[in-house]
Amino acid sequence: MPGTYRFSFGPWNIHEGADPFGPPIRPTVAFARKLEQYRGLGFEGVQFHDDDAVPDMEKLSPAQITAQAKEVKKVLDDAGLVAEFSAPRLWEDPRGVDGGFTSNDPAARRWAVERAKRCADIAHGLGTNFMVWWLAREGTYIREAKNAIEAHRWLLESLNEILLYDRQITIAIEPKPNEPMDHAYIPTIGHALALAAQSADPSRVGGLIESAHAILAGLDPSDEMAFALAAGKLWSVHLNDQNGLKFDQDKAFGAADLRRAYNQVRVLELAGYADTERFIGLDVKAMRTQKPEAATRHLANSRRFFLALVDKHRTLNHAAAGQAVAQRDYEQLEALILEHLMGLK
Ligand code: GLO
Ligand code: MG
Repeated sequence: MPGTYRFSFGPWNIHEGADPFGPPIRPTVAFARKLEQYRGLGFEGVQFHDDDAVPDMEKLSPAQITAQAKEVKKVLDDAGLVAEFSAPRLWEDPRGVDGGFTSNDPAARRWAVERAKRCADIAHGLGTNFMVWWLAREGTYIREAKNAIEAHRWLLESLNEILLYDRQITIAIEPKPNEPMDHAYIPTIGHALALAAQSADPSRVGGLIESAHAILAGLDPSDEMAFALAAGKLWSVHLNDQNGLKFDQDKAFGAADLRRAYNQVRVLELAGYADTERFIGLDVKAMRTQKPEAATRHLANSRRFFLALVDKHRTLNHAAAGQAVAQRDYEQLEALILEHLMGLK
């Protein structure tokens, strides 16, 4: 029996529609109201930024932060939800203006590490030992702004300090090549896993692959996933889609390239990902044009498209596909795949 998938998203995926050129266009949905919608949309996992869970964390003591995270856990329990991870949101605080872990300012670097420690505490309070590091501003607007050799060492030192601070925590690095920075450090899963391998405890550092981020790096998301899967390091995904090399679009899964989406599903199926406890995260944005009452469609749709592609993979004529591979008849294989995806056979 093939396994079933568990789905998650973050509260930021239900949003007001602001973009760099226009203000919010939909009313803010309260966090509690967002949580109420998860189950109905087919999701059980909630992804948190540290301050999604504890909004005033910068003003609170470590004990108060943990206590508040535990309160959120009760709300999750009542709603039949679980926290997937907590992620340190270093990119909105003024101290993180030029990055946290790789800032040239030692005070900013110290703040970033302390904030990541609190984020680990929040993860435990929420009932998970999993953290995600999207290294938003760890990079440069202009190359000469930082010594990149030093910056990579600082990144590793920060990672090590967290691993030593908290012996339970596991960390998945979410690579992205650019935006908001011109060039981000750790742009691909290869970089992320190289950092993991150098860390104080490689067994507790892995990766989260976002489809759009891989595409922005000019890479195929399914091969990025395969690289991590081969090493036992794909600890979550942010499925979405991206129409070429432009701003990070976070389109609904499969919206730009259905076959590329199929191949991401295929590699997860080949790995038996559904049999693990790991989540299928959807990091998707509603189009700015969506009316408030229709501003969660992108989530339900992405999940549905994912499951439809799982079904496509499971109902493919695998014997015929295997035969085409054995005969190295890739024209035949390609026709088989396309006809199946188009519902012609
Ligand atoms: C932005 C990232 C961002 C992260 C999230 C969790 O491009 O995809 O949404 O996934 O902050 O760390
Ligand atoms: Mg993401």
